[in-house]
Amino acid sequence: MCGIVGAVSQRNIVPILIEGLKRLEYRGYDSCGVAVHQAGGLRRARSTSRVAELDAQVAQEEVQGGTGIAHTRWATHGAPAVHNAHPHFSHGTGADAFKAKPGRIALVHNGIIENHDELRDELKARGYLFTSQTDTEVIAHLVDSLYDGDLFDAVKRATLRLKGAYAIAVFCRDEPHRVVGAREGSPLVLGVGVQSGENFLASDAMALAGVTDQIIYLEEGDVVDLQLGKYWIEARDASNGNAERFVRVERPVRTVHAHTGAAELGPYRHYMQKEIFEQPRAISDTLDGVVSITPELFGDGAYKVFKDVEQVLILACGTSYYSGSTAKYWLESIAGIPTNVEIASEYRYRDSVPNPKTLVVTISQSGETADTLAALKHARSLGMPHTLTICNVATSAMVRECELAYITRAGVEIGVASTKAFTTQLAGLFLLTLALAQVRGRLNEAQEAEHLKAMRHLPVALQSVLALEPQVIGWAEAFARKENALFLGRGLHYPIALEGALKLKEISYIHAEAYPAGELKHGPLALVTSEMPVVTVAPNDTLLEKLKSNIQEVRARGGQLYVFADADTRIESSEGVHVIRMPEHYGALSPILHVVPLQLLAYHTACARGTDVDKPRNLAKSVTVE
Ligand code: HGA
Repeated sequence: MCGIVGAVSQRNIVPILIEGLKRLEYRGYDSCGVAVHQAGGLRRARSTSRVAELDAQVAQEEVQGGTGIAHTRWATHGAPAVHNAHPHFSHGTGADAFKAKPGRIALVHNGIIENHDELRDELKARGYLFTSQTDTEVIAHLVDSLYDGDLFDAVKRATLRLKGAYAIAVFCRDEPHRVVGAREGSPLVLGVGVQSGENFLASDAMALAGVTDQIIYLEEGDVVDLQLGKYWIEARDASNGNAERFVRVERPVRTVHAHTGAAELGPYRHYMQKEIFEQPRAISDTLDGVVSITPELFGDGAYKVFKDVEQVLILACGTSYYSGSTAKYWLESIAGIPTNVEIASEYRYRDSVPNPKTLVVTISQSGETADTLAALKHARSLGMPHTLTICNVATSAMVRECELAYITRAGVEIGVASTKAFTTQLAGLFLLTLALAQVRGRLNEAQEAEHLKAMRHLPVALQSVLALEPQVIGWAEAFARKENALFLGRGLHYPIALEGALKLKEISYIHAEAYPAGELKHGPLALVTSEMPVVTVAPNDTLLEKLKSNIQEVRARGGQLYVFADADTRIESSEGVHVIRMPEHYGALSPILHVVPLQLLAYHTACARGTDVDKPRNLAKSVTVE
């Protein structure tokens, strides 16, 4: 999703801004731009192509300067078009109360300003000229309207008028060596430069890899003033009831070793394929150091929390919601703890009945997912203090906000369609299940040893599933010609069917839906014809015989079945029934294996259709807007 980079330096900073954008490209975007202070004024270049095109454009147009901001945009307000791309400049008609010449303020923004209509009307009435449909342009004009020679002061006053979520980086024509940032609801970090007093802003420390590893994570409501050789942070002072007063705050500088190696594709065609094949390593890294099951795997004080809670509430979005949905089966059957799973964007706005003895579990790859963060805060505001996150980024807002955490070690995930983040989340959630089971007296030593043995064997088992790739490629050819697909699963594997359908939708644009197989006859069977491929996840579990009946129901209507069957299921290939045999049956951990061929099926179908696999249309990584 949106990426922000900003800098104050004595050298030409454009190459570093562009490099920063390239590091954030994987999040997905539809346009990009850069602006600098140059020859006493503002210069910018914007593009609806890739950052590489922007790079060529700035070189050709000789856009260069020591103070600048840059942005990758994922449109929320206004179409993806050059005139809507950031940076936005303030400009007026020159009439009315507008005192400045056009082009005084340059600004980039991540988030959504909810009161943009009201502010736009007000600023239009004052003579400001709007050249985009974005909510962002409103902030540029607002800062301009409040500017009286001190950009930091103008931005602070502007933030008091904004409703919604934002991370912004701003500079002003009249103050050549200054960039001001602010955040509320969207991430922003300050990078303390290591040479010649330069300082940086970015939406993610990864954007600054190779430039500085000295990072300050700005907190909600912070406004930061960046100058050469110094920076200054202020936050609203709510202590004496005067929310309009700002006070200086100190934030710790952390040394962050942002990953840079992940950008190498190696022998793979796409990051998604690379990440699918990294899963054995990702799972083994995630389980590294787990020698026994103990609540302390989730942080100090976890035992007391686990002892205290009587139910679990999982909050997540997208693929993470499906890992949570899988964990519900584990938590209820193994740990015997009542569990609810809620889509974060729904939960945050609905009236629910809170129980203070709930363990609130959030799941997020990036740890910056706006809806999940908001749902977490909502749950806490309802009086549920016990929070735990399963997250892939140790320095993220989610980890900082939660009482307890399990950090998955998937490594940087570049492909927009999540794969290794999903399976490592499942590994973390299984550990959580075992730890809760232990505290609740439902896990004896022999069971613990057996589960741990199975978990340690996962990387090897995953390797043998990945070896099925050539067979899956054979199926992908047929799928590439379809426009619809159904996915079926039962029990623990129903969320895996949902995840398989989501993967296919996301990257191949084939309409896919998943159902619990028993639901088929209650509606979706009407869709089944010889043109409808029906993908079935068929592990050898207690529901196998029921599933076999569901398979017959599809066959009787001429549907084409594509079955991923465990070795000992006795489901054989026949007319209209295509079977790929999973190498081994894996009990409770089977979802971690069964999802892999579904990832491969989506991937190879998308390749056969020629889509942009790593950057599917309209989608973004790290969904930092609501
Ligand atoms: N609302 C702004 C920024 C969108 C954003 O943060 N995307 O990730 C716009 O539409 O330009």
